[in-house]
Amino acid sequence: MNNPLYDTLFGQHQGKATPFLERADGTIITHAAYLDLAAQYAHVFSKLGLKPDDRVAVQIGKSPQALAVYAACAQAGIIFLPLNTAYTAAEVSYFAENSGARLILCDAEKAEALTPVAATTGAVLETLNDDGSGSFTDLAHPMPTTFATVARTEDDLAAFLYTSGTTGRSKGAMLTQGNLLSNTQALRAEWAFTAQDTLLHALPIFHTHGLFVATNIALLAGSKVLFLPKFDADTMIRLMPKATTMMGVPTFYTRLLEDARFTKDLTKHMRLFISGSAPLLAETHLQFEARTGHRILERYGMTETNMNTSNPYKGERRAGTVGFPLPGIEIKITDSRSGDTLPQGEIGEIEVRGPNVFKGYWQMPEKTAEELRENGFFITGDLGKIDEDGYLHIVGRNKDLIISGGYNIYPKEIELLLDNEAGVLESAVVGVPHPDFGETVVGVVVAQKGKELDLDQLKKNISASLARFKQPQKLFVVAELPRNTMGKVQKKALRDRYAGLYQET
Ligand code: MLC
Ligand code: AMP
Repeated sequence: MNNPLYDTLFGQHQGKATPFLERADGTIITHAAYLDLAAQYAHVFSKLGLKPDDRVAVQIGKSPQALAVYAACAQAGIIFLPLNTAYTAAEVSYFAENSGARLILCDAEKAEALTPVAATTGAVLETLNDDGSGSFTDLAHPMPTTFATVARTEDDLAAFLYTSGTTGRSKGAMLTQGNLLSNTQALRAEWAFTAQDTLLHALPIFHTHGLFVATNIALLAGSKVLFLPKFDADTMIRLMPKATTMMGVPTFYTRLLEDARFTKDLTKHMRLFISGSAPLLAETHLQFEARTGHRILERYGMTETNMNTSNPYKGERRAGTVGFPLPGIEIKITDSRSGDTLPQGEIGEIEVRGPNVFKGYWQMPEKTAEELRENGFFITGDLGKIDEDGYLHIVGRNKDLIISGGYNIYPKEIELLLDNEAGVLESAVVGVPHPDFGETVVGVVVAQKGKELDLDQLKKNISASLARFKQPQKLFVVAELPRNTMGKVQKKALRDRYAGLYQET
C-alpha cells in the first residue's frame, strides 16, 4: 500500500459521487468533490514549499473545507496540527513555535494577531474562513483536482495534537498513520458502522473525538455525515430523524434530555448513541434509556491513544463503566508508585498498550519517558478498576485536570498566570461540579501581605492569554490555601469547599 491512511480512509472514495457531508441547510458534498478539493490543497502545500513531515497548524472554523485540509495533509504526507478555535493568539503562538509549523492556516479575523507569530517562526500564513473563502482558497482555485499521493508507511507521523500538562506547558502528541488507522478499523468493526449509516456530527474537528473517532470511522465505512458547525439543540432535534447514529460528549446528552421535543418517537429509528471524552453520569445513562429506550454506549479514550475501551455494541452496556479493551489493546491497573499490576478489583492507575498508543511528545523525550514505559504501556493518569465481569470503571484522575464540556483544562496553566499578577502571593485552581459542563473552573487566590486584590481586574488580566473555556468562572480570595503536612496544596479540600456553587436547588 502506498499511503495507508490516505488510501484506506480517503482514496477508496476517489471519483465517487456518493454523499459524504450534508450541511444543516441540506447541501451535500460528495466524496469526489471533497477529495478534489483536498488534492487542490495538497498542490498549494507544494507550491508554498512544504515537504512531507512538515507541520501545518490549523485554527479555522468547522467547515467541509477545514476537513479537506486534513485529507490534503494525509495525501501530501504532511503533519496535521488542528487547534481549538477558542485559543487566543498567545496560545496559538506557542503551538506554532513549538511544532515548527511551516504554514499557519487561520480565519481572516485572526490573521492580524497571528502575523507576528508567523514572522517570528518563519511560517507562511494563509487564511481560510468558515464560508470557504480566503487566501488559501484563492491559491487552490486554479490547481488540478488530482494529486500524486505521497508514499508513507504506518510508522510515519500523521498528526500532532497538543495536550496540556501538569507543568502548564502543552505537549505535542505525535500520532502515526498506524495509530489512527488501527483505531479507526477497530472502532468501525466494534460499532458496526456501514455505508447505510448517517452520523449526526456536532463535535468540533480539532480534537480526537470529532476528528479521529467520528470523521475517520465515517470515512472508512463510507457513512454519510450530517456535518453541523456546533452543538445546537434545535438543529440536532430537527435533523435527528435523518440520522442513524450520534456521537457526543455528556453535555450533548444532558442538553438533549432537557428538551421536551427529545422523545422516544424522535429517536426510534436511531441505531446507536455514543458518549465519551468525560464521565457520563450513570443517572444520565438511565434517564436517557427511560426517555428513548436506547442505552448510550460509553467509551474511553484520550489524545495520546485515541480510543482504548468501549462498552459492547451487542451485549450489556453497563452504566458508569467504559466497557472492555478494544481488540488488540491491553489495559492493566497498576500501583502508581511501584508500577506493579494490582489484583483484579483494586483501584489503581490505568495503563494501556497497543497499536493505538502514540509515538511520544514532540521534542520532549523526558516527558515521553515519564508517561510511556519502555515496554510500550502508556500511563494514562486516570484511576480505575476492572470489575469481576471485565468492565473498566474510571473512578478518578491521578492528574490535576478539569474536564469542562469535554474540553481539558490543566489548572497549572491558569495558576501560573494568576501567580504572575501583581499582589497575588499564590493561587489554586480546581474543578467543581457543574450541571451543564460536568465540571467548571474555580480559582482561589491568596493576596500578598498588605495587598488588596481586585478580582474583576485579575480575571480581565489573565483573560488576554487564556481561551474563554479555561477562564475561572468564579474567583475567591482566601487567607491561606489548605495544605497537608508535606506542604502540598489540598485540592480536594478546595473542591469540597466549593462543590455546592452550581448545585441546582
Ligand atoms: C463553550 N464554553 C465553555 C465550553 N464550551 N465553557 C466551558 N467549557 C466548555 N466546554 C463557553 C464559551 O466560551 C462561552 O462563554 C459560552 O460557554 C457559550 O459558548 P458556546 O460556543 O455557545 O458554547 P456551546 O456551543 O454551548 O458549547 C458547549 C459544548 C462545546 C459542550 C457543546 O464545548 C463542545 O462541543 N464540547 C465538545 C468538546 C470535545 O469535542 N471534546 C473532545 C476532546 S477529545 P461566554 O462566557 O463567552 O458566554 C477527548 C478524548 C476522548 O477528550 O476521549 O474523546
Ligand atoms: P484528552 O486529553 O482531551 O484527550 O482527554 C482525555 C481524558 O478524558 C482521559 O484521560 C479521561 O480522563 C477523560 N475521559 C475520556 N473519556 C472518558 C469517559 N468515558 N469517562 C471518563 N473520563 C473520560
